[in-house]
Amino acid sequence: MSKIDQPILVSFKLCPFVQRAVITMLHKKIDYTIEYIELSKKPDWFLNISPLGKVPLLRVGEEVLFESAVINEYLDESYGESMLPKDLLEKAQHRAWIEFSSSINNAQHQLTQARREQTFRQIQSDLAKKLAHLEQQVDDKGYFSGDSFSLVDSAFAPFLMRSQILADETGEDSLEDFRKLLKWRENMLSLDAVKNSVVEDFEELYNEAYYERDGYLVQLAS
Ligand SMILES: N[C@@H](CCC(=O)N[C@@H](CS)C(=O)NCC(=O)O)C(=O)O
Repeated sequence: MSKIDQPILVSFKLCPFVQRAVITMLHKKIDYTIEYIELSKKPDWFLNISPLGKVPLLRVGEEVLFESAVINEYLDESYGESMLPKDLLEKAQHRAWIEFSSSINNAQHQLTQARREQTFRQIQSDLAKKLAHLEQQVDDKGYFSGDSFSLVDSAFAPFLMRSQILADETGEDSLEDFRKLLKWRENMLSLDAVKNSVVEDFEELYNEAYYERDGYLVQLAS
């Protein structure tokens, strides 16, 4: 078997899409290096190798991968036991929910950026509709499906982590009506692969970022 080069993950500290790849690597105990950049000052070397100018990138030897879902599937297929189901239909469904998780991440980000209450409430209501679909899909054992950690868990854990921080800060919990999602969050946040997937001062940095934006969320928090 050919030896795989140790991957280098090009990252931004607050990015939920980067965090998915970190979670997968920690879960699979993959040795990796992480290299942080500032998105407000993207270095030329990064722009030269990132087709969309976005993180994450995974550098493997001379090669570069982009798109977090693709990166996670590459990591999954290259290391250890697969985190996707064997059954083809079930596997396709997991991929669909991973795609869905991106829209949830984006909605959560928009919540932190909304300036006016009306916009904020509209985004919140759209997010709640999406979460209602997710609630129907997720199992009630603390994982997305069954009792093992899958790529869907990796994909949603960053959203679940941020939802807890926002709930603590504002007193409004986007998951409060969803019993299974609450259980899922509690379990995800107890796992080492999730807990260790962010920098030590992540919560502070995350709160700082939306305070700087000074949107409606800040009014809720104060
Ligand atoms: N679909 C991409 C989304 C990645 C993404 O949106 N990354 C953000 C940071 S969280 C980014 O790099 N934004 C920089 C920009 O758009 O200029 C993925 O899943 O990897």
